[in-house]
Amino acid sequence: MTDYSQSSTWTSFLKSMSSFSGDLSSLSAPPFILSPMSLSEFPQYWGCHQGLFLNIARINKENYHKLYPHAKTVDEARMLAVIKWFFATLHGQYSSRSEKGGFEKKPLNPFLGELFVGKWENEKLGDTTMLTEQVSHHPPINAYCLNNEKQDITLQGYSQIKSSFSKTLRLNVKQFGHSIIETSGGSFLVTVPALHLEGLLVASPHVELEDKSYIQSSSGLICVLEYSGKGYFSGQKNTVKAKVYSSMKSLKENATPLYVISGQWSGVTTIVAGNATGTNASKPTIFSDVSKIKVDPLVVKPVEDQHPLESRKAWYDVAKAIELGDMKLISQTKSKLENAQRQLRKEEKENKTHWKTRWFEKVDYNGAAKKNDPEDGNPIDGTYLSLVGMAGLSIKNVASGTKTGEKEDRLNKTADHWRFRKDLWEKDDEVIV
Ligand code: HCR
Repeated sequence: MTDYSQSSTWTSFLKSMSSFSGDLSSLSAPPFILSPMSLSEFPQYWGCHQGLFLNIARINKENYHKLYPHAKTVDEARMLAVIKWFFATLHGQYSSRSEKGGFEKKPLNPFLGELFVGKWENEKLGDTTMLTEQVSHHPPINAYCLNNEKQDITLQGYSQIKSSFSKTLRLNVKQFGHSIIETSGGSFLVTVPALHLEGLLVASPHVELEDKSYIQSSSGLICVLEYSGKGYFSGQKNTVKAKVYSSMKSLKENATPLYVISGQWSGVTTIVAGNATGTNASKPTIFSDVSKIKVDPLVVKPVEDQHPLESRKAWYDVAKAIELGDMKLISQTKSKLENAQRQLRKEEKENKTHWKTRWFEKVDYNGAAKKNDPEDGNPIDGTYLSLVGMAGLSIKNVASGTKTGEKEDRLNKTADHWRFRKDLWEKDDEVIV
């Protein structure tokens, strides 16, 4: 593998990073660290382990004991299925690109209205479609929805990041947004963890997750996931400890968890069940081994059949220039796209119009109960409010997983979240999956 760390372009890039503040997308980087993939493609990591994703909906009273012998109830089995799927998505989202000698690259920054659509085909279990849309440019926000009609499962959510460089040249990233899974057997709120990029000094960035994230089930069960990495003296990279409690109340009361799953989210984890840390705890057994789980590639239409707003069509020339490593061509092709965007914004301003999102709508959850009018095209969904309430998490626009009453929650006022409008997608005859 080429060592770029001593190259003059990298050292001057490091210098520009040390004094950088603001939107990461405006930071110009050397070609070898640029990815030809837009950030709008990232939601595919939620679905690229189709078996695990669809299992969440397929678990029922008849099969749950066979699939999860530890589970005492079907709800516990469903929660374990969500955790297993979540570990696989963590691997996809945060470590798959930097494995086997690879490293994290700077993805393309999606333009307002950018779309990325595709599907996972499965004759037996039915197709899962995925739609993503860049719903805001400043700040950048990407909304997504994955749906499998046959298994009656939907995952929707949105993602926004805020990043800053520390003095030691570590890129710290806070995530905003969440995912909601809905099935006929129950729903789940999934918050997303904070992270940082290590290895910038040696030109080999990779992600390490930090702090906590939550999975709240409509059954009341809650899972708290704690992340840590390799320290100077001890610790292992990508470490996770997931504790499942019967409710937020028992978590707060420091009750013994029902299950403790620990290990590496990018590798092997083990589970201890049955009053997990108590005297009658079971012996640890393998819970999941991410390296053995098959990745199902998303099927995306050829570029020539895509709508002009679809990501791979819109970024085609830039992606080719990145693959060639041609800095001049990268800058020319990128400027062409960015200037066209600037022109659009200018025209909107002149005409006093604004960009209308296609399939997603911003919903204001402040005073939600009052506004819940079913006559409205987009009634406020009770699912989110009920799950966020059970978990004691803030409904405001704060870092994902912030608790109610924490400083950020007290200081922030807005509670706007992006939600999928199935009716708008069904009416759309311009974009096909
Ligand atoms: C931090 C990151 C962009 C954001 C990516 C996010 C947080 C996006 C939402 C996904 O659901 C999860 C996700 C996974 C990625 O791991 C994370 C990216 C990793 C690197 C990238 C940086 C912007 C790259 C910066 C590159 C340097 C050289 C400045």
